[in-house]
Amino acid sequence: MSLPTTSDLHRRVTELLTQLGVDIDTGRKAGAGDIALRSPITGAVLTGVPADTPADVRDSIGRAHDAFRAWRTVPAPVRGQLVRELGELLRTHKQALGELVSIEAGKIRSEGLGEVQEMIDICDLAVGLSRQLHGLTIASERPGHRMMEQWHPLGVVGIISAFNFPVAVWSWNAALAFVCGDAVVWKPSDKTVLTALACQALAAEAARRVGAPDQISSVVVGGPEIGAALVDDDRVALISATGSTRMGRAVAPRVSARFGRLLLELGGNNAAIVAPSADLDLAVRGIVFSAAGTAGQRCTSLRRIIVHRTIADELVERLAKAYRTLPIGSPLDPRTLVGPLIDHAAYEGFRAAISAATGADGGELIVGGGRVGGDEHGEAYYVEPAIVRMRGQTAIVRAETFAPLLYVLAYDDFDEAIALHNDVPQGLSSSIFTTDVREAERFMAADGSDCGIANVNIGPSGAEIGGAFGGEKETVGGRESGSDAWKNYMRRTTNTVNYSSGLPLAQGVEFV
Ligand code: UN1
Repeated sequence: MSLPTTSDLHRRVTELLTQLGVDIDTGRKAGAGDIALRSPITGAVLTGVPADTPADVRDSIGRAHDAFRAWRTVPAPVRGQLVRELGELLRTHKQALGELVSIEAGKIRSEGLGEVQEMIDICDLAVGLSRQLHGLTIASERPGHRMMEQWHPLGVVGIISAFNFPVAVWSWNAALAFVCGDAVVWKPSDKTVLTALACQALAAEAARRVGAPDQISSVVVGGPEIGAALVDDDRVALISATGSTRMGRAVAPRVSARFGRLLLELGGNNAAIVAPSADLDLAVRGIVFSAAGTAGQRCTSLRRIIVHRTIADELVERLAKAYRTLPIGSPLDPRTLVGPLIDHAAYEGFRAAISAATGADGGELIVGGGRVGGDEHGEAYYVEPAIVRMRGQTAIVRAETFAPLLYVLAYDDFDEAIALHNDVPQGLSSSIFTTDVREAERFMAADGSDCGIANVNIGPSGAEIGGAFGGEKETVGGRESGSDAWKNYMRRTTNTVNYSSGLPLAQGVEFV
């Protein structure tokens, strides 16, 4: 496996940031008070970026709040022009931003570009929405009265995002928030600050072009204390946070304690049921993309297969064969399909889960699990995606391991498959491979999959932006991106208008 050198990456990052309009000193050494930014491609530090302080965060929130007060009175279709410009800038800079995502998050080129395409798509959706923020008209029980709903801008939206979708998740929130009349303050993962600064530069340019308040969008960088300053500030009307269940458990009580609004998208433990009637060629392709793609580091990655016992051996054999030929290596090499894990902790999690599954839990390692190149690549962690065949759904299978580790469980009847499917704490995404319409419909019915996303004949990952994205149970009930997710970013008022000269009271109440 041949990797670029850290100095090549550093040179390229400097060029890309210049192209994207980011004005930072990439020659800066990561000193005290700085965030050290690494590329998982080589594991070495590329540059240091100064961290913000909690006081800086409060200043950003104050300025965002002022921007919101101006922005909320701009007509929504005019606000849409900001997002239209942002979408145009993303089209222009798709290659550069996609490559920066690959360098900073370790995604293969086509997935880095795909992530930017996801941003362009949500911008298109948001521009259309800017003319469709509709409320209802409701029949009043009183004569000469009319009831209606209006949707108004909400306020400052605090966005907390994870390393694995370093730009798209911001855009899901920001594009909707902007058309809804809100301002955003974004705390990206401290592993992916450069891509965040690039998005911020594009948003600032879009704002300049349309004359929107320039503090409509800002980025704050740092560790958990920076997130805490955002979470605790009661000028932040909505906290939209994506990440681990552990992070959500820290954030949710603090926001709730001040009665702030929450939109959470936490861990997943996504499964695919493979039924006897499944088209196995299609199932194998869908499974390999969802389980090994993005090195298993999507919240929607496939982590469990629940396969009918009569086809389990054949499926496992075909998957193992496909896994053995997966090209693993630098995500910048166009032949690569599996790039690196984000860092050492991710590697440790992968190894520990395989040990637990194959040790006391009695699972059988079918393929993968090794570190490519051993210790030769220092702090860069390339692993062979692994498949472990389990005898039961043990504690390790029920936990989310953020790595390319796929557990296989067998079932005998369909009710058992659904029960196994739902017997995990998380509820993000799910899928079934079947050509039996009864099974497909049952899987999507009220007593089928308990997840926010339930797919038929595709894997659980790779959702389009048009649908509402999110889950249930420990994933928590937030919905982002398409459908009516925009309602998260607005406040609803119900108006009753009396155009008569009488004053009838509701529910027939008599009073003077
Ligand atoms: C995430 O991993 O946090 O459905 C988001 C998908 C992508 C989004 C994943 N569209 O896999």
